[in-house]
Amino acid sequence: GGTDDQKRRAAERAADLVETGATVGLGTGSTAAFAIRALGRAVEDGLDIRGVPTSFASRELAREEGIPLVAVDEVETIDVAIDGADQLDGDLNLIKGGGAAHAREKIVDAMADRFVVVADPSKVTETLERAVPLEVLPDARTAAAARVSELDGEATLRRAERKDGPVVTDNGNLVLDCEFGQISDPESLAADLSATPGVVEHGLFVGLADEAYIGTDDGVDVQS
Ligand code: DER
Repeated sequence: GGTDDQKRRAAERAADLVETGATVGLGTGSTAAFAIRALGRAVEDGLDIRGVPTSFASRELAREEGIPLVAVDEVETIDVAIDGADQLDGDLNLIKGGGAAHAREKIVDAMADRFVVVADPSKVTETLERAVPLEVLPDARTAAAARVSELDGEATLRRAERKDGPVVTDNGNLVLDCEFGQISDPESLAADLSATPGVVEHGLFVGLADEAYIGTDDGVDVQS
């Protein structure tokens, strides 16, 4: 992956966009964490915002940073969402879900009037080709994996590192990481995955991002 400096540059540039009075979607992952910390400093300096966390982790960090929080079901609109990505292509289609938070992330990111992706150059690709995370109801993991195979993919149950057994999401579900190779038509694959019984949410974010801030060693490249 990229360097912390690259991530920080992208995230702080995105945080600078946030105006007082805004409701801000707070993304999940190490890059979005830099934006949450920057917003925390701005709140300390008097910025009046409300944060909408996209995961237990982002809520915990936002609370530590003193950002006033509101739950996603308490807001009608979100002005701007700042979130990371595991991969993004030239059309701003994303693969997300490295942190297994993509179900709530997609709710918040899709609600936002402006969804800004923050990333380092290692995330940028011509064609999406990383594994696509699926959040699945535990009982559906076998059926969903079988459907992924029919779609010429290969599903792997995401194992936890610091606990025995699989990763369990904030919503109590399991994650299948699904390899499809080069994904030349993300929209079509996204539709197939959404139609798969037991799939709560997949990590293809098609047509949702409004712009991407890519932190480099000497600045920020903006893609829109
Ligand atoms: O889990 C997620 O969707 C995260 O946003 C992930 O895609 C990016 O995490 P990173 O900024 O730590 O690489």
